[in-house]
Amino acid sequence: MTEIISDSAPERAILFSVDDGSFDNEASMEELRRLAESAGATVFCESIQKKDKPDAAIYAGAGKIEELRSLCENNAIDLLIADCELTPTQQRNLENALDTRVIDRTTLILDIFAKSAKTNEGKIQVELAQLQYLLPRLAGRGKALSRLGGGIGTRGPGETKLETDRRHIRRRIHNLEEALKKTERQRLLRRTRRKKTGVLTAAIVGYTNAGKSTLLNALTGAGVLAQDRLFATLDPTSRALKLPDGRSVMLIDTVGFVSRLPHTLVDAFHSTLEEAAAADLLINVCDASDPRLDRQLAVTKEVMEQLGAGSTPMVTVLNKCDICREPFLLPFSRRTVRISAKTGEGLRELLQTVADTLPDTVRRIHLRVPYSEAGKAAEIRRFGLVENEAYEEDGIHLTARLDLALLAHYQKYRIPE
Ligand SMILES: Nc1nc2c(ncn2[C@@H]2O[C@H](COP(=O)(O)OP(=O)(O)OP(=O)(O)O)[C@@H](O)[C@H]2O)c(=O)[nH]1
Ligand SMILES: [Mg+2]
Repeated sequence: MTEIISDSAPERAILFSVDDGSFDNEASMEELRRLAESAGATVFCESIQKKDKPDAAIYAGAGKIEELRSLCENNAIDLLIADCELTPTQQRNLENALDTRVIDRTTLILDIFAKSAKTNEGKIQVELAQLQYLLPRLAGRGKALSRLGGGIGTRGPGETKLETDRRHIRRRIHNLEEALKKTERQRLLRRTRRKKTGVLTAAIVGYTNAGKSTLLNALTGAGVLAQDRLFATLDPTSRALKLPDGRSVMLIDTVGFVSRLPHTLVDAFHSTLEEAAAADLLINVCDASDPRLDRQLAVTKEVMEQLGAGSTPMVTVLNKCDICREPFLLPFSRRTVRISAKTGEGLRELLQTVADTLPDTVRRIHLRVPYSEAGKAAEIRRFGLVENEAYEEDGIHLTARLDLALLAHYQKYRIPE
């Protein structure tokens, strides 16, 4: 586990990438800078080397390595961050050549995740991802140490440090997976219960730092931490929201995405992401002031498709319109809304669009609830939209708009038309 956030002075880092033309290096580098800063580092400089393909043994070319080495030496650099997933060999060789600590993009993201995890489940997911990333990387270290090769007779007091480490990590991974299974079951139970009671769900998804938590707060007063920092949210939060047509919808705020999101993370956060993917509606929030807005939207769509939610209805939200008046060249669709989660602009339209996009299952009914069951009336007020309410001799008379799935619960109070 790499802990690059320290309480003392921030670490000075150099960002480095080999551009083989396989992805937009500049955009990725800009993002790496934000990631590094979110992890608490100070970026000294960025360096990109154009090359047909990264060197298998040491990632960069010899000249570049020399240049980086003297940069590190002359500027008290603590850390070099490579914008890729380094193989164990590349990482070791780079560290030896530069005499500086070297980490890659995945390790950096994992580190930020580790910092952001607040709940037990979040912490388990991050540790699992970190160990799964580490395990195959242990193999490259000290090959000579693993000559015993495993099997009967090689375990026990005579085994090497590497073998013990590996075994220890495997056991830990197993325990974490078991713990995660338990929370997954609870999550599934909650989801099934929600489905049964007819609670509609809408998941706020999108790029990290797009303003998802700010939107949840603006709509429901949830008080979720919103920060100008990548991956501020890891643990899902849900809050009930009343739509203009009276329906209640459960809004879920969850972990954000980034381009080239490490696989280990998607795997580890599968159950969290699945919860979002199982929603009745996706609210895809993006930062409209970002010139690479279309990439943000594409990454989110791609991840949701991977999770099997490709056909879930989606509302696209262009957020932060307070800081960009003339944004995007996007084709406007009926399901695209411009808002500012900060100033509240456009939130009313957003709610209307959400209501229009969710499956139409609302019915208007008349009910009579005896005074002895006043709690039921409160429930109806919470789950539906009460249009009329009168306190009569024989009980509370309500005219309410309720979701179809909820009608069965209140059947016995129903007054026929
Ligand atoms: N100007 C402006 N800033 C906004 C708006 N919405 C959010 N922000 C800012 O954008 C930053 C990120 O907001 P968050 O709500 O934490 O974003 P998020 O999508 O939840 O991010 P992660 O949880 O890190 O993935 C914060 O500094 C917010 O204050 C907006 O409408 N306008
Ligand atoms: Mg957030």
